[in-house]
Amino acid sequence: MSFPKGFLWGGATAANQCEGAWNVDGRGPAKTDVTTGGSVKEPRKITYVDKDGNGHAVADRNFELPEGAHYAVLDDYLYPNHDGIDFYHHYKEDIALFAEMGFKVFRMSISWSRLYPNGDEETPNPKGLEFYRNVFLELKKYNIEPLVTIWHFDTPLYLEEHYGGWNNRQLITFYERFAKTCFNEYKGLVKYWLTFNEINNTVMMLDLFGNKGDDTQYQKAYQQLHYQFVASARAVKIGHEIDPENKIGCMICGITFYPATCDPADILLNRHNWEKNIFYCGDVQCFGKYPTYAKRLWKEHHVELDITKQDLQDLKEGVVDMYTFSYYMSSLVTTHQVKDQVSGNFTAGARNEYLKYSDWGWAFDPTGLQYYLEMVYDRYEIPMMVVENGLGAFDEVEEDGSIHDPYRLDYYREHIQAMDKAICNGVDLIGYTTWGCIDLVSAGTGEMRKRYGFIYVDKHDDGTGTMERKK
Ligand code: P53
Repeated sequence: MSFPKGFLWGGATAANQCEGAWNVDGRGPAKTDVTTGGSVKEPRKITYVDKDGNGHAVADRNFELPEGAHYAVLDDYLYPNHDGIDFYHHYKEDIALFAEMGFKVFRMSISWSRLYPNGDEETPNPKGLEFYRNVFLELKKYNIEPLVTIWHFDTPLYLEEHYGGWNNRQLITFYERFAKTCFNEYKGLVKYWLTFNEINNTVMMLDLFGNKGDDTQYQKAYQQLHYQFVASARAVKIGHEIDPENKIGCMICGITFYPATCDPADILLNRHNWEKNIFYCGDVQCFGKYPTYAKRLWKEHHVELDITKQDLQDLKEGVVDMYTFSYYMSSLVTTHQVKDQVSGNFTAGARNEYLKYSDWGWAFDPTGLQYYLEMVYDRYEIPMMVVENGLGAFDEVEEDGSIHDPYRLDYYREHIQAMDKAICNGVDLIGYTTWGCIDLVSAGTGEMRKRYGFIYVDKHDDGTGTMERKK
């Protein structure tokens, strides 16, 4: 094996999916707290109360509140993120288990609304600051390096409701304040940071959820993304000023796209798809400027952006130190009619006859990981980390209380072999954190039964469970 000495092996989580304690110690709600549980067939719903006081639940990722309405928790629904796996009260036990597995790194995120309950306050919530400090101190006991995501899909709900979320330029300032607090507060405890989780999802999910053709959605998505790029760049700059030791990365949802046929039109479409959904974000965050093809992408959906001179300067000055990404699957791209569509919890395109698929329709493709690593490293030549990779599956507890997941062992073995090959071919890969080193609430479906963990957690979709941890 070619993995360098000091390679950062470990696991990854996100605050809103594992902490629970959603309204404890002054934390404010996030969108996930008004999002119900779902399944591979049934999308999660967002709940709200309209101006006449009637409750509603809508399954629309791009949903926007009608006039006079407000997001609300309704009696008839379950909200799995409220409890998560109660990492908030179990972190000592969980970190001890991570240490037992030999973790060198633990990826986690800081819940924005735990530090700033509404998001627009001037000063942070001391209880929130204290919680993360305790977690970092606990990790330090075992020499586990924290890798901290600043934003993992959890903008404070108040900012969504009162400012329109990332449609509003002011979010840059609020995010900047939040990020600055994190860098200042945890200086010396945290060295590895990620500014935005899967930043490319903002645009890519419109494609993957088949919203094609709706230009107003793309207009909004590209504009939100621009504000996020600027926020990210400013955070990188501040992070470096506060501690030059900080290593700050971008984080891209890494799907390896292939053309479905050898029709040149498919080959070209595939290239354009890489630009639109993968390279666009990496290029801005690693090169500090918009790529030449950006104009083509904007034109495709008649997008006109609010970009200032200062924004462009910020992008230039906030180039990331490393490229990190999640990797779960590859996907096919074609101009032809798709006969065999993969069915899963989002449209993953045409079925690839050479690959196997998970119960959620995600392609098992370790070679795609090698392809991605080599392709992207060649473009940026900066250190890379795979910060999410794993297999969501139905894990069963046997009568004797043991849990066996040979399918997951195969999954990891083959993905680790793929990374090994990429390193041999020159990729500067510095770390690997498996997704869901411990079971946690699925982001896509809100399920607990879509399990990822080395550690099983006794928590179920009907809300029951003791939260007991099992190896
Ligand atoms: P779940 C879509 C496609 C690939 C990764 O996903 C994605 C998504 C968004 O659902 O998200 C990342 O829990 C994300 C994590 C998430 C993980 O993949 O739907 O960064 O928060 O839990 C796995 O199985």
